[in-house]
Amino acid sequence: MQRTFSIIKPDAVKRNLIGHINQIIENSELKILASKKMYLTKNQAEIFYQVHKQRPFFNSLVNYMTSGPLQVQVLEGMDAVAKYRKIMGATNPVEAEEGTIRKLYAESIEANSVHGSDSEENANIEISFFFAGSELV
Ligand code: IDP
Ligand code: MG
Repeated sequence: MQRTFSIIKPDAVKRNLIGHINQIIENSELKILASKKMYLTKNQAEIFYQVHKQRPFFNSLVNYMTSGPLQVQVLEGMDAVAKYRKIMGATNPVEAEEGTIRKLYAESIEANSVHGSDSEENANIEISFFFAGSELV
C-alpha cells in the first residue's frame, strides 16, 4: 500500500468536475483517505511549486493556482503514486492518452485539471504540507 497527494485544480473545480474526477480515481481502486476544498495563498503556491521557480511559466502558474478554490486529497492504494500519474495523463493534454483525466478534462498545459505527486518521497512531503495525520482515515 502506498499514498499519494492529489489536487483537483481551479479549472476543474470551477467546471463542477470534482465528482467526475473522483469517480475515475475510485474506479481505479484508489481510496480517497482525505479530501478538502481550500484556497491556496500566493505563498503556499510558491512553496508548493518551488522546484519550478526558475521556469518561465512560474508566475503564471502561481496566479492560476490561486485563482479559485481547489480540492486537495490523499489517495491510497497499490502503487498509488504511479497508478495516479497514469490515470492523470501527460502534463500537456495534447499528449495525454485517451481516457486519462487530463485528456478528458484539461483546458491547456497550465490549466490541466489535476496534480499528482511524482515520487513517494514527494508524496509524503506534499501530504504533510496540507494534512495532519489525524485527517487521514
Ligand atoms: P506535472 O503536473 O505533470 O507533474 P510539472 O512539469 O511538474 O508537471 O509542472 C507542474 C505544473 O506546471 C503543470 O501541471 C502545469 O500546471 C504547469 N506547467 C508545466 N509546464 C508548463 C508550461 O510549459 N506552460 C505552462 N504551465 C506549465
Ligand atoms: Mg510535477
